Amino acid sequence: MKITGLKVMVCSPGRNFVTVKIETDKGVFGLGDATLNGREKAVAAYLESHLTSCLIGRDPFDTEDIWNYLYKGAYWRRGPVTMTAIGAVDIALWDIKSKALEVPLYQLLGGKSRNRLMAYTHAQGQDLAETVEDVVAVKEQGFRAIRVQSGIPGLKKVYGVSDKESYEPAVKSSRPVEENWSTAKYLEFIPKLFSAVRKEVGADIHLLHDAHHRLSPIEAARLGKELESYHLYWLEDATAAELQDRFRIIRQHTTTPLAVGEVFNSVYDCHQLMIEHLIDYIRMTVAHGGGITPMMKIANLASFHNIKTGCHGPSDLSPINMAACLHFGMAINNYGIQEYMGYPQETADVFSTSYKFADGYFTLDESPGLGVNYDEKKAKTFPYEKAYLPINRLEDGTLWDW
Ligand code: EZ4
Ligand code: CO
Repeated sequence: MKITGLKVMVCSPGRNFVTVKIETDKGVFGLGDATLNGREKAVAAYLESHLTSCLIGRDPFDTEDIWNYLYKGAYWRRGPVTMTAIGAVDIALWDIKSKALEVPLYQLLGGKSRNRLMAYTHAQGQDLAETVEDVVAVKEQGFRAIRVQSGIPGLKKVYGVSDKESYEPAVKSSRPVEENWSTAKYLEFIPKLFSAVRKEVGADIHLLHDAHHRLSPIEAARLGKELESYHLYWLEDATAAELQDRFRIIRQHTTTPLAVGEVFNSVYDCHQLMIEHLIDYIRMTVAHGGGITPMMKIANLASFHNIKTGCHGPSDLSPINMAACLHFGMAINNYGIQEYMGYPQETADVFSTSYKFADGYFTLDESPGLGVNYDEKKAKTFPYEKAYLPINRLEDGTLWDW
């Protein structure tokens, strides 16, 4: 089999998505997700200008060699744009291989390691009462695991909260909107929030929280300690992780489980976190992590260090990435949980999926490949719309982590 073409398609059915379609001389084609929120066109250009001509004529079954060719061959290693482009190609090649062999992708990655995959979704509110109410509503929808984010008293606009039903960070505008932050106000409020939420929902539900890189290591340690009695499933992005050894300080002080990695794109972003047992969940997602090929290796390394997966699964990655994460999660032993925000109807109309979601769990059927279809005609009716993730400032105007 030979690769005959690569198409890069950008659409915005509710939000922007970049989709790669790799075609072959046997008529089988594969799909990959190349969406990088707020930087979509950079990945599309990387694919079209630099990768397409290298792939024509290659055997799509050679996933390992092609991945290394694109990774090592660029000379300029790593980075979100490069790794998302390579990731989309790799996902599409695995889709081709499993479709050609007429098996679901998970069969090529280890087979079925479980019957269903637990997911968590988001609950949010402007204040404590509204947030508790939303957690209860989400629990009633059947979710077994819920990420809880809330407005903070004294702050106008913070991460994880919106006035809409679901939280969507990217805003269609010509430059980023601005959020506000005060670590002191946040740290004062969050333990009270989790005390109220745990009291309301009882012990039999997993609660998660995302600090979104805003705390110093010692502040994160304090938060982890103060949340211990509410038994979180995880505390996410407790501190920014450019320096992995920052997690040593948090780890030394708290038994709250730690998750990190949604902005990582290489095993070298988490190698030290793993070998020093500094985290419990690795949050890299398949598309941004360079594809199925490197993610299998990362999951294997994680498995030797009691670390489970918890793939990033926001609505700003397409259902193609979601399917890739689910097949990957189905096949590995150390699957933890999958993030799932759901998709608006326009998105679901463009991307039809064979994975099913009900009562807090995903299931996969016997459809070959990833089991996702992309309606090109419908997609064209939703052209690209410029959108940005917000930025974040302290109350005195200092630019802060987002
Ligand atoms: O900020 O997907 O855990 N989920 C998150 C998300 C990310 C966005 C970035 O595009 O932190 O809301
Ligand atoms: Co997050």
